Amino acid sequence: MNVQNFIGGEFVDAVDHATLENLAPATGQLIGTIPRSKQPDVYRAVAAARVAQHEWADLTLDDRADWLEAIADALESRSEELARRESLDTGKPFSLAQRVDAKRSVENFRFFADFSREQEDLVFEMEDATNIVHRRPIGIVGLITPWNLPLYLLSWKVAPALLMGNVIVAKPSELTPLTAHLLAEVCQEIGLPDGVLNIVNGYGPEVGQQILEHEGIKAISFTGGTATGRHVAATAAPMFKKLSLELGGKNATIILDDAEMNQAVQGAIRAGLTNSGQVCLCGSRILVHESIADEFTQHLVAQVSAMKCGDPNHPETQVGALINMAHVEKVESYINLAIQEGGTILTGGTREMTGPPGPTPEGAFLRPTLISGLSHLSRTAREEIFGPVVTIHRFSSDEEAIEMANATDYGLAGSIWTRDTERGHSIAQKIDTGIIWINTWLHRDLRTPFGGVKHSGVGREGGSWSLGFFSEPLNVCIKHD
Ligand code: TXE
Repeated sequence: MNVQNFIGGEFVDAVDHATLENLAPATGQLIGTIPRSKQPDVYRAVAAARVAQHEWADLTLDDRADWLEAIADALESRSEELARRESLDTGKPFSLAQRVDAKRSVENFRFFADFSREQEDLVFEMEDATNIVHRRPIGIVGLITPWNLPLYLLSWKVAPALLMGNVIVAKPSELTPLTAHLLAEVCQEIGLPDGVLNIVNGYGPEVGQQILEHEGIKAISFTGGTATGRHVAATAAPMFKKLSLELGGKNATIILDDAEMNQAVQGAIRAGLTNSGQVCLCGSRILVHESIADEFTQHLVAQVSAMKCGDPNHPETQVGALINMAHVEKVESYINLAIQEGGTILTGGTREMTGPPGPTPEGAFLRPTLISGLSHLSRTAREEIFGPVVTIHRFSSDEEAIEMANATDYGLAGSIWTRDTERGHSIAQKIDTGIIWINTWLHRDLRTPFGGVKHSGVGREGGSWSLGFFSEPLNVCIKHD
């Protein structure tokens, strides 16, 4: 399955025909090649976007919402193939790709189409004048996305960017190009005007960097690691490009002493280990009240030890492969660090598969791992691992739980488990983060703001925050006669 760039409505190779290999995480086998694009490819994409830009901007909001619905319908008709490709590219269980990635990719387009139809003009009346705020397109926007939720996160940006009248140069992760290619196939099939959506593939520092540097690209919406996000900002900010940065996380799952035990155990597992912990919203630190910590930990270890880790295509698999062997080694380095820092491995930390046998032992498999006995100030508990590794810490009061939850450089999400939602809500408001779920996790209303503080990023996307980011407000003040 060779991937090509999608520029001006056509599938093309890189100008110099250079390619990269795309490997399947679960088997280590070659899926196909992708273009190793560089500056000439970005210039071609920007040129194609420029041709499309004004006609697309001149459409009405309703016309563009109709296009989003057409994309949603076409994607939905291929949702099984979408999930199959996403599972192959990322190593995640096919069942998870169906339930989460494919479903949400379609929903992102449908949501923004529907949401736009509820929008009113922004008008502010004065005694002697009327102010009308027009949300105008930015122009050509650059979208750069990571490998963990490839089309889920790309579509989250493409939908509002198109809706607000912009044209796009997008770069998916070089590790997971397949579903961006599927989106391009769908857009070509339904006849989306050429040049409205352009996708270039390749290494971040090569083709991604060119997107950051191109004068014609006026905004960057980036999702990825904090280190890369810092580089994105350093490159794009001096060019006065609009920036939205969704970066890393080290989120706390806080189990209060009055939590319903089974609900809290299931919630902590889902929050900590979904997608093998490769979700920036994952609850990678569990803070549990000391009075229930022994019982909670016992249930947690028993259930995590029994999780089936293996072939992503098998319906019983709960834990698939990580994105690649390099990432397995990075995660293992943190497990070794945890031991050096005095932690105890309660379960996991090894590579064997315990579920249906994977296609080959070369797969990037790592068992879900629970670690206790670490200070919440240890490196293991403060740095983003982005794998199936969760640390467990005890607290004795709500105040201590808040202090521990805030003791990292990140601030993206978190969850609180309690029978007293008032108490949970009060604690939530004292945690420096972007989203807190109470007695649930990853329960998403797409109208709400998504994003973080501190090293988790800058800005919010979602609902009107997306419409705001992907447009430039023009205020026209008309004096009454
Ligand atoms: O990120 P990278 P990854 C974070 C998650 C984790 C990381 C994993 O916390 O840290 O993303 O994704 C491109 N110029 N989030 O490893 O390396 C690169 O090619 C321009 C948070 O992919 O930062 C890829 O397309 N581009 C998020 C993209 O940047 C460059 C949810 C991300 O790559 C580049 C999901 C450069 N110099 C993951 N270098 C959230 N907060 O929602 C790399 N890239």
